[in-house]
Amino acid sequence: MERYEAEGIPCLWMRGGTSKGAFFLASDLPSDPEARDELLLRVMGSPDPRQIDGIGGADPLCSKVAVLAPSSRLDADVDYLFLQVFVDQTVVSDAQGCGNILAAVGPAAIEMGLVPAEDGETMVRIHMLNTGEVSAATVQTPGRKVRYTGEAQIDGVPANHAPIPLVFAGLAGSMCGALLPTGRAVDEINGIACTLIDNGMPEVVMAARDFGLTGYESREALEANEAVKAQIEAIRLIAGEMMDLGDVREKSVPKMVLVSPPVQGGVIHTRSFIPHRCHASIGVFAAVTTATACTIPGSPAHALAELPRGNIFAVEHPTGAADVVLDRDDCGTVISAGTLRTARKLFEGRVFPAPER
Ligand code: NQM
Repeated sequence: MERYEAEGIPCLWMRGGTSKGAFFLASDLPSDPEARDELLLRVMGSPDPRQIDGIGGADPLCSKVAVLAPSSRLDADVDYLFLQVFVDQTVVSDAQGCGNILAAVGPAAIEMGLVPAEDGETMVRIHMLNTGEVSAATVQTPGRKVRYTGEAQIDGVPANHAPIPLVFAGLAGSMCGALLPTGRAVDEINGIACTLIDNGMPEVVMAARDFGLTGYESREALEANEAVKAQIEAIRLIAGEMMDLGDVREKSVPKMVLVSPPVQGGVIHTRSFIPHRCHASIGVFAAVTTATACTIPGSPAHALAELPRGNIFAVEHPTGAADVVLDRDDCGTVISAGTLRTARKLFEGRVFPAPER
């Protein structure tokens, strides 16, 4: 381990969608998961609410890691393992994927020499190790170099950048085995109507008004509301068992999503707890899963949603909306999903982990 402290570890620091993370080659990290996670805690500066001795941003959205490797399957180009490094706990979790960091995997895989770039654009098929599916990302690569500049805009990120469309299939039951792990569209937990659902992200969808909220409160106001946070956490611990996720005290799933009627012309309005901090926008798979809940009669989301005529579901969040494309079969079942993100290389170099405590 002293070698890492003395020589540093090759690292790309990337923004993916509305998150930021450190990207590593698997071959540059210890192969033993326990040693790897211990090292990543020191890279990020965790546990510490300020992550002052590491590169983490003192926010779960900026304390993320992607570990990339040559693909282990023929229908993909790169393997991507997502790791959430908890800010103030000694926890590194692979118990969720991350669609925002996923947006930066295509560019990073090309930058790191794992995937050759085409002249024009390059489609990168990404094997998401956390959940097992393959997603496709299209990266702008004029002259066989990643281009980050462009005209695409996503809410929650200032300025425009090159578009990175993402396409997913087979997300239902990504971690819970079934879209509706309890087999029901709605379950009552502690007196609150909840949809326990997983279409890429295990999630509990509930009406904000059932907590005495409007659903339009600021992130700061919700994070300061200890009574509501305790009520939500009590539901989460019960829901985790019901969703076959086991004891979720030290897991970042299920996400807890409060829904209310749309106010910006979208389909639904959201505040998501991930699971203890309130998201500044919404996760990609969380948006896909929430949009899917809107299509399920009986769900609190369905009751509040303004369903679109076409297949674009604008999921409103604290800083705008995330557009999700849902393709459904004749029975209304969601069969594939897509979204548009942007990403940017922020820093390239070697990162030096803090000493062992
Ligand atoms: O749901 C945050 C994010 C995420 C996850 C979180 C994500 C997703 O916005 O796909 O992107 O839910 O912890 O980065």
